[in-house]
Amino acid sequence: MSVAEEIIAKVKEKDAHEAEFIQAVSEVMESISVTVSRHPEFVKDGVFERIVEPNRVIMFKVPWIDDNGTVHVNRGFRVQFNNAIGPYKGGLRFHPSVNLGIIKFLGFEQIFKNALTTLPLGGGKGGSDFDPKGKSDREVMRFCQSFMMELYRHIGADIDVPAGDIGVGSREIGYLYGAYKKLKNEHTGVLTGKDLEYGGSLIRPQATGFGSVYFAAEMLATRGESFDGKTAVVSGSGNVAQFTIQKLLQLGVRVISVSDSNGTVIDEKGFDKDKLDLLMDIKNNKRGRVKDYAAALNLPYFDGKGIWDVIREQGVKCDAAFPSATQNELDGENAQALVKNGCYCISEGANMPSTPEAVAVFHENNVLYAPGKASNAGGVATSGLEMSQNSLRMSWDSEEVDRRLHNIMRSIHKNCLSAAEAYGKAGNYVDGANIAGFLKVAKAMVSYGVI
Ligand code: NDP
Ligand code: 2IT
Repeated sequence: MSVAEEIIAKVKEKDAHEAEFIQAVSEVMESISVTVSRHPEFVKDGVFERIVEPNRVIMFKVPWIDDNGTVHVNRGFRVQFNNAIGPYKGGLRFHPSVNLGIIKFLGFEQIFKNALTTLPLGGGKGGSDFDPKGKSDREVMRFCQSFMMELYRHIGADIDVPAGDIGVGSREIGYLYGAYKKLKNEHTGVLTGKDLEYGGSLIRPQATGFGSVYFAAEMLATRGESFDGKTAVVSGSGNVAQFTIQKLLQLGVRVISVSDSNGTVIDEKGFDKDKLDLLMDIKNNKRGRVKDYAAALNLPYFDGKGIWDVIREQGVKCDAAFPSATQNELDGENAQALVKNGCYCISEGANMPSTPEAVAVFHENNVLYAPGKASNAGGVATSGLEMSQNSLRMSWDSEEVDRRLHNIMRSIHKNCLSAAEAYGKAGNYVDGANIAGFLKVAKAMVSYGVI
């Protein structure tokens, strides 16, 4: 058995019920096993065994009271996975599907993603099975306060710096930060994704979506192509999807879809600025659904249908796809249909949205395929820039932050390609991202000794 196979087998045995974590570990281990021959010290120092075990897992009770006076209890998590190269860093997800396995997969991916950003950031993730949908602002506030009443003792600007993810946006970060500030009596860069008035960074809301498009543009450039005049599909309709669409529009792309967990819109004419403004108003201010957006513009809406099924069933054609909703949204059959209908560039805005079968289809068909840990790293990278600005007690203008974000995405792209090439996997962004991220963290772990 190779080292990688041994580790995968152990994780499958120990964490048998954590399907997404096993999936993420398997993919990374399969990529990084090639480093063993050049780095025997990784095996000697047990780096592979140690990197799949979180440094610390915190699970806690989050009791809160709804507007009718009824008590609810949710479960809170923070997984501090690895801080070899910097303080733990990663988002908080509030979604009913959250469990320990989901948070561990996200925290594990975050280690390699954060290493790729070129910034000193360790990997972590947290969240709760709380569902903000349908809750009043006051209910969300009380939940966030209760969540922080436990979390505050485990985090800090130099310890662990949470941010947003699914279900956690500017409203939630505001309530969480307000609670932290009160409990700790300090005003510090302990969370990112803050509003501008209290220490946030320009471009952080846009960063994940913009970064995903910048990464895709770099991939297209390797084939001498640009985005102008192309057609793209985007899944999801939240933070990442919205700013992916915005950047694609700026680059002259026809964007023909959005979705949420209730349904899908296909709009062959494509988005324009007014339509995107309307979508943002419905989603962000009115907290409405994609269905409301479709109704307002009389667009074809597929109720109860996942976007990738709709694209397959309707034979929708596109050049590029941006899966930007959630893990394992895109399976092998739907990947096959995408490719058959002309799609040859995939940039993942979400974390692990393509199943292993879908990834295999992309590789078999020579698709330009970027895994989330490379293409969506612009979000956490800009969180890193927010941390720098907080430490400097300064703020950069949007051009400055966007320029840095763009440069970071270019270096991630370059580093993925060169790491893949160096290990005989030329053009494979999955192997490149895993190897490049891993090498940085593993070397730091070796420097510290076994600890
Ligand atoms: P939001 O909460 O803003 O939006 C999430 C979107 O995905 C919504 O449209 C939501 O639909 C949809 N969605 C969520 N879960 C499901 C599901 N189970 N099935 C179908 N659709 C679903 O989150 P973000 O845009 O921030 O996050 C989207 C993805 O991007 C996630 O994978 C996240 O981990 C990743 N990501 C986010 C970053 C960030 O900076 N925000 C950075 C890097 C990655 P509905 O409203 O119906 O739930
Ligand atoms: O998945 C991710 O990279 C995020 N949700 C962003 C994390 C962050 O710390 O900005």
